Amino acid sequence: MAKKKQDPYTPSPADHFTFGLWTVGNVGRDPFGEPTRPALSPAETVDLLGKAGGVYGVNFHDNDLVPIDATTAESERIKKDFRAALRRNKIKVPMATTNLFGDPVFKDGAFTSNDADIRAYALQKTMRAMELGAEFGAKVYVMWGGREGAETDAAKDPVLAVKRSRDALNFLCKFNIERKFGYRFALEAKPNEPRGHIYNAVTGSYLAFIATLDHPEMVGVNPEFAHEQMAGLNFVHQVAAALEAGKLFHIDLNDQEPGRYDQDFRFASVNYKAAFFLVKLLVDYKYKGMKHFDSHAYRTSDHKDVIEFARGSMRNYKILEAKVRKFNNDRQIQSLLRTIDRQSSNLPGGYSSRAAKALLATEFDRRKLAARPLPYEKLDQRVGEILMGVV
Ligand code: GCO
Ligand code: MN
Ligand code: MN
Repeated sequence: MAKKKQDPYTPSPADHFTFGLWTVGNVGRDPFGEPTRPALSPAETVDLLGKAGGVYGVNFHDNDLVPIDATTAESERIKKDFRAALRRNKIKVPMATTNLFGDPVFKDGAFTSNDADIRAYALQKTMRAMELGAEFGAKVYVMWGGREGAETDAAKDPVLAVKRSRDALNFLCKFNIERKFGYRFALEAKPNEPRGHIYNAVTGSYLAFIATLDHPEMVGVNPEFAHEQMAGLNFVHQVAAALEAGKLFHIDLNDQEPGRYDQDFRFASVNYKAAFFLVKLLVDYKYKGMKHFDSHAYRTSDHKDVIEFARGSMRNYKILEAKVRKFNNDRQIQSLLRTIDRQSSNLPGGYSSRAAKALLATEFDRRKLAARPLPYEKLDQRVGEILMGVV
């Protein structure tokens, strides 16, 4: 009997799809309303991901796993249950991070707080969270400065904020080396929310900042679709800049309508075309890191529908991967791309006085060059037809 053909969009751990305890465990609270779903324990959240199927990993903030006020005994019990759930569902912990935004102590930021004791506490909390992540084998450490910002620039010196962020990171990199955790830090930008303004608002700011650190090789970025979209940027271009710099250590996939609050929608549920070009970028440049769905189900969903949300996130990625293959193998598209990519012996490979002289002496027919065709309408229409499923 013929074997039942497996659905080609079924995810597997080899896809490196990950979720957060805080994403699938999101209870549906918003600024206007109370939770709509009962809270799950960390172990129950892992079981839910096990039910979704094909998930590689689950990530956490320190307090997603161990509540901020937990006793040692409580903490040990939670960790034991969580470890057992990871084992029975064959799910790993590739990334860890610190909650430096939830507790009122961080209401004016953590590493950039005006209060030196709060800055010290933020460092200590991060060191402990690094220890916790390491216990579960995490190798990427995300830093998202949710409260590192201001509503009024009267309150904080934004230059000092950059310096304080640098001091904190330099300290934590040295701690990472001394304790041999082997973490790679991934910095996550966001322009606003929960603060009126957040420092290092976009991924590009972090790329510039990393070069000023004591250990730039240990630090990269974790761009998030929704965050760059909130800043009105082209996410694909931000990720491309990170990739080209060798700094794409992690990625947060979700979706977002432009000009709205931080929606954290299911990946590729809003902007199919941008999501397609993103997947194409990751496929073409062989991104090997984790693909983390930093999103949550609609507030209207129950737990059964949260599983559908998790499956849908992974499925959308797999569907877009298939579309990328289609794009890369499409004869019409490939022949269009070949005509567009014009080579020339006039363009010097690198600088030499001879090359400079030769180029200065070259005659170009500007009008002729301008008249060369660029059939981008045709090209884009073909991409659209692939995406809409008619070819
Ligand atoms: C957000 C952020 C967070 C971070 C997470 C990791 O939704 O504003 O993306 O979800 O990614 O806290 O530190
Ligand atoms: Mn977000
Ligand atoms: Mn994120």
